[in-house]
Amino acid sequence: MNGVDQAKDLAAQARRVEVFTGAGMSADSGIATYRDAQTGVWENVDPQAMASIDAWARDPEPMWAWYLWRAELVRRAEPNAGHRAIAQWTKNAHVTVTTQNIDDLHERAGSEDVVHLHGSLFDFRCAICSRPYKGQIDLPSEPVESMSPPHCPLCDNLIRPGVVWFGEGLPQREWEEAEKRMMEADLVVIVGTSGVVYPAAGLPMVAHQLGIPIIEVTPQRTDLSTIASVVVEGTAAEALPLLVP
Ligand code: BV8
Ligand code: ZN
Repeated sequence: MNGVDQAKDLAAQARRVEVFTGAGMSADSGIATYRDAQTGVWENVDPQAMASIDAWARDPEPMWAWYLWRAELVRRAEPNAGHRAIAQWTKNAHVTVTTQNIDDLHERAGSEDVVHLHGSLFDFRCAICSRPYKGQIDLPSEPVESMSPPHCPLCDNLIRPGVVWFGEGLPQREWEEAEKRMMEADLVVIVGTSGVVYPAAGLPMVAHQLGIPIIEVTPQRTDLSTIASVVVEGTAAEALPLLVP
């Protein structure tokens, strides 16, 4: 696997590691990525249509069913060797994880310091007053066309998924924390992102401009490969266990 030896040297010296992950991190757990057209979770939907505030305003019930089905698929999945390697790394260095993913696989692998830039499939809030919703939500055992979201106990409006849709701003606290991590790390490891969606994809540039070394773990080159000090051409589950000291 190209790049492994150089990456291992960088990893062995690092004391403050920021791991920046995308959908490819969870691919080895069987969770479809966004842009693998033949399997992508967007296969039958147009992302801008299905993951946008307008789509919710227009017809929330199919969206609600789609998000609960995705949550059920994650619930059935297991963290992979890549998630576990990142969690193990905390034995040798201070490791933080900033993810674009809305699954909980980093946490289930044991990573404790995870920031979600685009929210979580397991967070829910009122679409109008934003009050977090803690009521019981039953996940479907098979995909269904549409489901009715519950109503907010405070204002009676619809409960929505706690994720960031296209055209929505990212959560301020998480964004600022992610920027801080990119500035304070002595190594950044990018895993499994095509680097297409902004502003998240702009974060590794913060580290690059400060001269912080960047390792990218990816089976194929991406928009971020040009700023990587080394590209390890492999999957998260096969490459990360080789890198982690
Ligand atoms: C914002 C949560 C402004 C929801 C996601 C036109 C209209 C509206 C907006 C825009 C527009 N043009 C541009 C924009 C901005 C837009 C954007 O960037 N669009 C893109 C498509 C051009 N961004 C936004 O809208 C953001 N908000 O700009 O707001 C604003 C500011 C203030 C106030 C109001 C508004 C919000 C973006 C967040 C959208 N939500 N997810 C949900 O999931 O349902 S995005 C979603 O896709 C993910 O969260 C992730 O961030 C993103 C990118 O996906 P990746 O993680 O990179 O995955 P991908 O499939 O692309 O790539 C996988 C990679 O893994 C590949 O490289 C592959 O090779 C690799 N891989 C495969 N297998 C493996 C592997 N790697 C390792 N191991 C393997 N086994
Ligand atoms: Zn409400």
